[in-house]
Amino acid sequence: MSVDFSLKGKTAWVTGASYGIGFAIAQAFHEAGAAIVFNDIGQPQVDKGLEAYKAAGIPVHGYVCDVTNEDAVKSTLEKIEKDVGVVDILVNNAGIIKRIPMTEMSAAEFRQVIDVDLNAPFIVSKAVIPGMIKKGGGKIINICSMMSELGRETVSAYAAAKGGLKMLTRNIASEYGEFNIQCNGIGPGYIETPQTAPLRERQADGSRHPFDQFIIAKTPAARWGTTDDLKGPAVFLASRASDFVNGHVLYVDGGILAYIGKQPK
Ligand code: NAP
Ligand code: GCO
Repeated sequence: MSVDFSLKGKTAWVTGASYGIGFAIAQAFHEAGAAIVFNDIGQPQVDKGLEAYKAAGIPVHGYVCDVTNEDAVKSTLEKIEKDVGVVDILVNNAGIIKRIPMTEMSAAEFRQVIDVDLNAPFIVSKAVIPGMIKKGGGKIINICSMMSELGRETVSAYAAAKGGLKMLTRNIASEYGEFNIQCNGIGPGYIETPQTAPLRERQADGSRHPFDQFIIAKTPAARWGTTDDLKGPAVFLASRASDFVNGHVLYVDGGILAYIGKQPK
């Protein structure tokens, strides 16, 4: 193939990747030839992740690291560079959400979401960029959201963070593009992971959750996304195939952002 989607010889760090979207992206990167590194917030989560990667036949290095802690990120990066090598590809995947009406949300709760979903991608990107510059380039992929573009009830902190993450993506692209660093975002639609499980719970009468029905009606593809839907876009943005794509958020949403929604019957 004339287009280069290979990640052979590259070291990829996917944050918060014990399971969910991060795990799927790491799996796709492994299949494309990259060496995989992941972290999670506690040893139990890292151990769970190590078991999952082993079961999937994926060699990995796993580290305990709270991505909101700059000192922890710096020391983890030193370990990664010693154990594996300079980070060529960073995926800022770790994230949390708190679904609380804004007037009922404490400032501390708001700050916690901003800390993980926006401050941490700044911290980890700032840590890896110097090594990427020395190596002649790199790829940073920020996991954004529909909430990088849209709001909805109860997710004020998350939307503020993911909107900011879209602009951090554009700014890293602007500031470091000359060093052959491409920084792009992936904006997943509604994906079946533990984070969205509460929105898909079956009701007592066995019917679908109202939000589940809402999303089906708002999605042209008429389904929730799966983590597999994100693998190809992630490999594309991590590979040479996207060397002239910079500051872009690639929405992988089944068409939600393009669609006004299905008229209720
Ligand atoms: P998830 O199932 O909640 O997984 C998030 C991961 O991040 C978990 O492994 C979590 O560890 C880890 N994490 C949280 N805080 C951390 C911290 N301070 N330091 C290190 N790791 C931390 O989420 P997901 O659905 O896979 O989503 C992954 C990313 O995609 C998130 O950024 C999310 O906002 C974004 N996203 C998700 C969807 C969706 O529909 N699922 C759509 C758009 C965007 P613990 O398990 O220990 O908390
Ligand atoms: C929510 C969902 C969404 C998804 C995702 C959509 O409560 O609205 O959790 O925010 O996680 O971010 O792209």
